[in-house]
Amino acid sequence: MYYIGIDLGGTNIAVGLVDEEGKIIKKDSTPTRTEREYPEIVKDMAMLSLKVIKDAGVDLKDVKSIGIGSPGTPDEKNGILVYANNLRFYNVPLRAEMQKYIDLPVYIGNDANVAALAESVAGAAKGLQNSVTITLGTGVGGGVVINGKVYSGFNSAASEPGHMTIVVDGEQCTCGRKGCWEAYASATALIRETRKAAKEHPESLVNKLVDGDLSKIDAKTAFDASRQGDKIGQQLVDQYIKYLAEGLANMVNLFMPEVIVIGGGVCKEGEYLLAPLRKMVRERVYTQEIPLPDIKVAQMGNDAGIVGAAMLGKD
Ligand code: BMX
Ligand code: ZN
Repeated sequence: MYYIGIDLGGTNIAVGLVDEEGKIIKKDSTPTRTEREYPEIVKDMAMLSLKVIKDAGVDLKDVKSIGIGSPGTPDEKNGILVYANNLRFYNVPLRAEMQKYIDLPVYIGNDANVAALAESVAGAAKGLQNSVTITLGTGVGGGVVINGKVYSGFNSAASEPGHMTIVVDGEQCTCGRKGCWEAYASATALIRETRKAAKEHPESLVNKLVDGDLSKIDAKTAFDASRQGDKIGQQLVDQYIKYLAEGLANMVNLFMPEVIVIGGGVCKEGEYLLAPLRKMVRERVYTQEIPLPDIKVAQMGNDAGIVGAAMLGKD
């Protein structure tokens, strides 16, 4: 059997036809254009799904289900996306709307939860019963796999580690609280800190790398400057990894997964990020006397959303 996986993001809708092993047979994407009303967006999702199935030369009756991964809070039971502020989706009946076009079971899940499922089925945590996947992007997303299943609480809203406090009364978070991990360890937070440092230290390499245009600063800028030996770049990266490690140590203390998988744009820094991160996490975990989880880079890349969403329909 085959499964449709849909990665519903703020920028693009990516749809893939996935086989039993989590391999993508065919995929396609289209801009989300979030300024539109949800019925139009869902119609695009359905039409693209039918196109991908047709392009793959697969019969609709060989497709078992459709899975949708999206940032925000899904009501998995009723197939409703309760809240996704960057899509301006509030209580959107995703399942019912999709089934107007395709008569298949429709499952929905949080983007980081499905990324965790994808890493666990076919990626960096393949074959492991217990893993945690953290995505470092616009926000900090998290998915916890326990005994092979993604844990999402009684109301499917659980596993939002981005919103655990690491600094009391710290930076303002988009969720309304202050000092959330996401406000320090997301790509957005790193960009904010890099801009601040660039303003304070106009002579630094951080400024030169963007020709003095602070709007060009992205999550790579501080890492690039640091790799070239720039002091400000190094300070930014050290500080960022420290905050990342604080939250990861909390995750280790709570779940003791066999592996922690780091995904999202920032994970592209690879060992330059992971080597100091492993050390800092180890120092912060409550005991060093036991075997501790390894920290690995995600393997599914941009396909994690599609594959994980597709796997929501697998028994
Ligand atoms: C936010 C939250 C999470 C999401 C995480 C990563 C919303 C809309 N999002 O913490 O549900 O998993 O961001 O999202 O409430 P991304 O946009 O960085 O992929
Ligand atoms: Zn928050």
